[in-house]
Amino acid sequence: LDTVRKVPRGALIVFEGGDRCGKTTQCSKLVERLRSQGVDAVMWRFPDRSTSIGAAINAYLAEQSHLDDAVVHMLFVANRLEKREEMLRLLAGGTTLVLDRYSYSGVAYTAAKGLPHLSIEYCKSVEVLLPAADLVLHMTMTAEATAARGGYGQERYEKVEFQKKAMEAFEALRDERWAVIDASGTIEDIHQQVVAVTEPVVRQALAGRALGR
Ligand code: DGP
Ligand code: NA
Ligand code: NA
Repeated sequence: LDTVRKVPRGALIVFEGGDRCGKTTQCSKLVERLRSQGVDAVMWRFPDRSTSIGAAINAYLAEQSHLDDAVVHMLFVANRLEKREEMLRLLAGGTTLVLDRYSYSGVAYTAAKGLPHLSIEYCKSVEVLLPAADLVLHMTMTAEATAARGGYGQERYEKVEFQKKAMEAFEALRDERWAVIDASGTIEDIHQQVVAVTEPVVRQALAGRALGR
């Protein structure tokens, strides 16, 4: 007996992966595709550098400021939390959210620092304050291949050894809601892989499925 009322809502679709693996391009293409299919969809990026917390994060990433690792961790978490209510409102209203990074970057990048007080378990525990994704598209490429891309190295975490650790942390986070996408192909090939795994999840949310954790 199914006593849980199935409420139609938008899907929470998240792209994760190392720096310069093509997430932003794929997010935009996915939103365009969903809209062309009549799905109400919007793209957001985290960190959201437009808020005052986001400005502090931006200065840190640009290596214009030094912040304690736990403090910057909390800033990234707060930068997601300041969008929580709007996320829930949009999802409940039937809008599908396509996110360029989310909680999983929060866990992977901080855990990659290897600090005992900022363990993967601790980082995960903080993220329970935020809605869980319906689907995580994990874009995979080697750290060496992303390092060869234009613009690489401009920000704090864009260093091959660090990227390897973050990529390993992403792998440790995978569960049944994750889909692994080979990010080394052409933009169009990757887009086809993304569409194939995303459309069923979006349809299921719109047909009514409780928001998970
Ligand atoms: P992007 O704008 O996608 O290039 O991401 C900015 C950088 O910040 C990227 O190196 C990943 C990192 N990042 C994203 N979210 C978090 C987070 O929550 N915590 C930490 N420590 N780093 C993050
Ligand atoms: Na980056
Ligand atoms: Na990006």
